[in-house]
Amino acid sequence: MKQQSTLTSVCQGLVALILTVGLIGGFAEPATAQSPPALILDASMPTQPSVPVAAPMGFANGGHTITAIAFSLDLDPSGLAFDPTDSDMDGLPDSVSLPEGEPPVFVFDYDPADTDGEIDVLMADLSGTPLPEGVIIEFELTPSQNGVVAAWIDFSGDPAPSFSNDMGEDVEGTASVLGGELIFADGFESGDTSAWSATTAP
Ligand SMILES: [Ca+2]
Ligand SMILES: [Ca+2]
Ligand SMILES: [Ca+2]
Repeated sequence: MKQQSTLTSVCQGLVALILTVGLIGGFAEPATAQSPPALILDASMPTQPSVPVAAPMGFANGGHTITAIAFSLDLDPSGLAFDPTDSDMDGLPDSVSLPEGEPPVFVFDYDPADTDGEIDVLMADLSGTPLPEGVIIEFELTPSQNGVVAAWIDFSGDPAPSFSNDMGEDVEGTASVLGGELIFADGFESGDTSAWSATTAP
């Protein structure tokens, strides 16, 4: 009996320790965190030559306080053209829209010479306010072939998509392209392209 009660108190001590570690961990990672933050580019739209098509990018924070997102998109110009024209002179190509509004820090760069990542995007709120979820950016692209948008666009691995929280820490996340033969949805460490792997879409 005594042995059993000693065992019981050891168990209780372990439970208390685990709870304490969990609580301490909670300061670095909000207790509400449930899943990795995710970027999802919907590139499932069918294409016809010269008919502009939209590719919206969705963001879900997974319960994390994400205050900065950076990603690069790799276009294949043999099938999709990006038009950088800024006819209304607001500093952003007219083919890009921000349905959730422009974040306090927003950097958009299009460089056709950067062939493995023509489009670079940085969104951040340095005040610590979390970035909104939803469709955070949408691209209008001009196809030159019949097919699916995803055949000519993908997240670049250089740099890989990254997320940071209000403590300035990297948060491991996912980035996926819907509609392609390949989905990059495995967890990766921010900036660690070696952790990426391709899986065939269902
Ligand atoms: Ca514009
Ligand atoms: Ca490219
Ligand atoms: Ca780039």
